[in-house]
Amino acid sequence: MKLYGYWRSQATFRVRVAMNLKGIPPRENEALDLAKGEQFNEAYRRINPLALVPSLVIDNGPPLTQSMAIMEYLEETHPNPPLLPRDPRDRARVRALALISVAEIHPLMVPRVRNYVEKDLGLGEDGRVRWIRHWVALGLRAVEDLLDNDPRTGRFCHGDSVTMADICLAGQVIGARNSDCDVAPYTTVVRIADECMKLDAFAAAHPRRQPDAPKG
Ligand SMILES: N[C@@H](CCC(=O)N[C@@H](CS)C(=O)NCC(=O)O)C(=O)O
Repeated sequence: MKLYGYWRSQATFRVRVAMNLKGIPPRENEALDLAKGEQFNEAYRRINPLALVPSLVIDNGPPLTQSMAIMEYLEETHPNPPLLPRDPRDRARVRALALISVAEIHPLMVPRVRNYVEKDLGLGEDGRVRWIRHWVALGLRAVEDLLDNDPRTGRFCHGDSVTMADICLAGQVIGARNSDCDVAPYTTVVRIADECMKLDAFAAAHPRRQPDAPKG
């Protein structure tokens, strides 16, 4: 398996954690430096036409893209430990919680959007920071409310075992902190994200522990 990613990438973090949790043997990592625009290389665009990481290539087969789709693939091919609950309603809850990060917050803060807001729209650094803080606050507030108002919330987002919702939330909290967003108001979100990071599968996937992360 070859995983195309970037140390700081929240979406790549999700796939790293899912693979670690499922004990999938060590893979080849291909780092693309997003800060240098390596995602736009012609060769990588053939793998991922949106020029986004991650992409997962298995046995030289067609690339898998989109972290949520990759996690679902891993869930289907390596069912243990499960990252989704059994009950369909519970599965819908976990997917919905995961998708708040995957589809509602994170896409608004990736480099291409940050750069567009700051440079193309001319809103500058201040505008970019306000943009990110706004969408992070809106999304995390919703996750916090959903967690606090549901008895199914436990040690983790859904009960006491890790699901895709936790993977996405932990990555989102790392991303928010990296972007200097204040996460303190979301106490349940922070409690669960911190709980996740105590687990080896999460800790080993932390951006700072990736070989392509800057030293120091
Ligand atoms: N929905 C995609 C998002 C992928 C994505 O946006 N990745 C970011 C890094 S976390 C990226 O490659 N950005 C490159 C850019 O913005 O130019 C997924 O979950 O895989």
